Amino acid sequence: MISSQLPLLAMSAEVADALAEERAVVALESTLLSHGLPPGRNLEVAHRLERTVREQGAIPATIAVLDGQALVGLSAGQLERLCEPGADLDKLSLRDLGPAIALGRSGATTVASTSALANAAGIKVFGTGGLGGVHHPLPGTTATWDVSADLGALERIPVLVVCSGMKSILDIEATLEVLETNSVPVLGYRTDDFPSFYLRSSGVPVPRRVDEPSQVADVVRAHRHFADSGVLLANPIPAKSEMDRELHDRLLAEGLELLRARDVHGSDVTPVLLEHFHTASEGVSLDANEDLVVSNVELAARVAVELAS
Ligand code: PSU
Ligand code: MN
Repeated sequence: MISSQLPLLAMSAEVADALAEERAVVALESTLLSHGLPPGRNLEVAHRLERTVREQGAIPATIAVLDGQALVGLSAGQLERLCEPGADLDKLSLRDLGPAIALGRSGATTVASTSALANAAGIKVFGTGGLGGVHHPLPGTTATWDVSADLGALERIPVLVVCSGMKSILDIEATLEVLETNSVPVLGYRTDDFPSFYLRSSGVPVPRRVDEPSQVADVVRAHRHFADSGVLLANPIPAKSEMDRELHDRLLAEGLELLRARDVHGSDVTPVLLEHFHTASEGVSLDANEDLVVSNVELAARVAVELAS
């Protein structure tokens, strides 16, 4: 058995100091870097995200597991290791954290596991790209058991997650239903439509609209009086970066066919689909992905600063 004396979670000095002084800190995840972006580009994006958080007056805390240790706030060398070609990192959801740490593995954290580690460290705000959700039922069935652990994490972990909605292959209405069941407030930032990652609108109305970071902070504070669930802030991709809908729909149809042909399931679905988009669009979706994450992280930092004031 692992002794509870072992430092299972290591915070960088900068993040620890900022939290001790109750300054604004924003958690950043690592799966979008290691499994969502190609090597080289991922390190550039990692640096840009951290810079974006700092420009808003908050401290970035990128989260990952290296050699069995959960890290909150990475050194330059650790960030490089995470983004290396052939880094061969596991994609760690929340259920994978215990095994990875106990067995000395290295891996990148998803929305679910990043939220859990952020909360364990005392970080309240987290910026990412897209959220996992409820899949459509397979042909011939009426229900699916493929529901992302990201939704369960939002139910139990009191962190604000800023994202651009979820992948368009998901059942967005079903995902919003699960979030309602889990008592997770869902806010649209300056939009009445729930966004769908590469596109600004999914055609599904957002449960509630907010227009200022201070309103988001007020909602988080008020929600805390009644529930320990997370809060979801959906921020549409910047208009200038939105993908052409026709191109998007074509790549999505191709991608779904590819998943079927290669018999891809579970946690490999998102990385394979994103890679198809990135190569088939000749980088258009890469730019879109980067821009939406930067925009979310910037908004997360602005809300974190409001919450700290
Ligand atoms: N945002 C991105 N790229 C990503 C993800 C988010 O721009 O790759 C990751 C997150 O880590 C999220 C995961 O938790 O996709 C969802 O994976 P799944 O569909 O397997 O639940
Ligand atoms: Mn799944």
